Amino acid sequence: MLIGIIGAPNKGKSTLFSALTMANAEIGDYPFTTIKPNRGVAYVARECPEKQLGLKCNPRNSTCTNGIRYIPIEIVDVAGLVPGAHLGKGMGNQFLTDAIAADVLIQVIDGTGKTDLNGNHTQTSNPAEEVRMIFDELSHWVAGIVKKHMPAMIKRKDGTKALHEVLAGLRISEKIIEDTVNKLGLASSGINWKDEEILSFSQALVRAGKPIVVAINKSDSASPQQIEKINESLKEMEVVACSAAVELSLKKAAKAGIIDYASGARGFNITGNATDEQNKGLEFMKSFVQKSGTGIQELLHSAIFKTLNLIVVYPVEDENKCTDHFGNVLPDARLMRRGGTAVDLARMIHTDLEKNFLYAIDAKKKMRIGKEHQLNDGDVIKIASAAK
Ligand SMILES: Nc1nc2c(ncn2[C@@H]2O[C@H](COP(=O)(O)OP(=O)(O)OP(=O)(O)O)[C@@H](O)[C@H]2O)c(=O)[nH]1
Ligand SMILES: [Mg+2]
Repeated sequence: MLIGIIGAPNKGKSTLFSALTMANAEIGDYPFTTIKPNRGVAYVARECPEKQLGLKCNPRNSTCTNGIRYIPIEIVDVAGLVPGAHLGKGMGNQFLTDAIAADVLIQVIDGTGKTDLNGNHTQTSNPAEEVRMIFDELSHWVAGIVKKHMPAMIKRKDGTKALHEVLAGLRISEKIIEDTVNKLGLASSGINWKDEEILSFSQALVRAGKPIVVAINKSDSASPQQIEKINESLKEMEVVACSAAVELSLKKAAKAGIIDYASGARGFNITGNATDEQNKGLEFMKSFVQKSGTGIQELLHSAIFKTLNLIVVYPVEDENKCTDHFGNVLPDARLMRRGGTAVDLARMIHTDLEKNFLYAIDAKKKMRIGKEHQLNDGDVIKIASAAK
């Protein structure tokens, strides 16, 4: 699972990355602070089934604190995109290769409207325009790749397969590519599209194949009216207001032992020694999180559980003890698509388990289930296979 953080420059992408991963990414109040991509791991929170089952878990692929399971998600943060990036403006658009392989993109916009599309300071920016600009640049980037390969594609009868190969870096399925071509009524064999056709295809493909969640960042410095206005203009999109800076400061203070903040909490206590200045900042942040929270966990939730519509499933080998081979209780939390079946889970674990699938057991209900049984969020599942 990979989340790509994109957006115009100076919007708080690297601050969000740092808040999510606690890695040290460079942050600066000017465009193009980030040049090379930052990579790290964030944790999405979900209630662990241990309580419901009256057990104490020993997680392997995730962690668990106070009954909350934290599931790792890879994150990449890239340079800022500016209008005309596809024509070489700013840092250009080549760096998109690093982010576009993501399963879901988070676009960070500046909720205060105090930075423009190029990341420079202004008083008059409309943050909703950033979303359209980024969409245009993503589409042009895809169009550029398609256009570059056009001479080779003309010779191919299997046009959608050729497109899938050319666009492999996007990690969009051939089915979505094929549906997009058909929906637009474009030729799918010996592809020789005009520039406008390439662009419409690319726009439709980005829409269909690259889900985007918008993070209205810097909400600590934006008025509720400003946020509401942006929400209104982006009604059709998944949008979450957040403050990456407050989340980062609180996590740092918690790490230093000054407060007891847990990501997503609506409050915290001062547990260590803070300077007068720190106390002032903490007072502001306390009333801010009481009102709205930092929005950072909501943002991750939105990306993973709403936009990608994933669920968490716990495979076990012993359905009574809910353990793996080594006796670890509820060792692995697996993210899978909602609607996924018992055999889909078997395939995710091992192709042998899929091949030799006999039946599965829902450990919570102590019930045998078949291959095509759809799993639910929080299910604990044993797969029985014929393999020795
Ligand atoms: N008030 C406020 N400022 C923020 C927030 N997040 C980031 N900033 C500030 O915004 C500026 C830009 O932050 P970065 O994280 O470097 O932004 P970026 O989008 O990665 O910028 P580039 O790498 O240059 O594209 C810095 O001065 C941050 O301190 C926030 O939630 N609230
Ligand atoms: Mg940055």
